[in-house]
Amino acid sequence: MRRAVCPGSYDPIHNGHLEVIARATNLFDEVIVAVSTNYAKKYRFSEEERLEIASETLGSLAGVSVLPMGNGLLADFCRDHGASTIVKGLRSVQDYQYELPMAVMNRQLTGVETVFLAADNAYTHLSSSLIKEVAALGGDVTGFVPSAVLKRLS
Ligand code: COD
Repeated sequence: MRRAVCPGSYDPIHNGHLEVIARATNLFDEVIVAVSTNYAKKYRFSEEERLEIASETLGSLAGVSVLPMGNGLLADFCRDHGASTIVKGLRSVQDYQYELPMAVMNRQLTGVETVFLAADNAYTHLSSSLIKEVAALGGDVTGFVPSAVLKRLS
């Protein structure tokens, strides 16, 4: 059984995230979408809302489950849930520079490997923060987010 974790704040989850998660299901038998909450950080959506949105959006995708990751270490979460791999999307060289030390640290902590999937061209400009900014200023984010997010942003 190959089990992977797709971690993120998902504040909110958007179509770039969803595309990476869908592709992860082609590579792994089970994919856990782990919703992280750093209790020192402010979120637009509460942990409950982020979990609800992700479950509503991904509920029908076979092999995918949505779980809270809380404030703990990702490497510990993977070990505790029997996942040997972390899957992350890469949009740019900046993402790579940010992600590489975490991938090395996570492997040194528990041996968990990180697999990077190149973001699809259609989504490389998407980030949760940009989507929140555009929506807050009255822009139309239809096409960037699933309907569960759209209805909560309007
Ligand atoms: N296309 C494809 N992938 C994308 C896109 C896009 N448009 N946008 C974002 N992604 C990828 C990101 O690269 C990231 O891999 C993932 O989707 C989630 O994105 P976000 O923005 O929701 O998540 P982050 O960056 O806020 O989440 C960071 C983690 C929660 C994964 C990280 O902080 C973490 O591991 N925290 C746990 C604490 C821990 O273990 N710390 C020590 C690390 S060594």
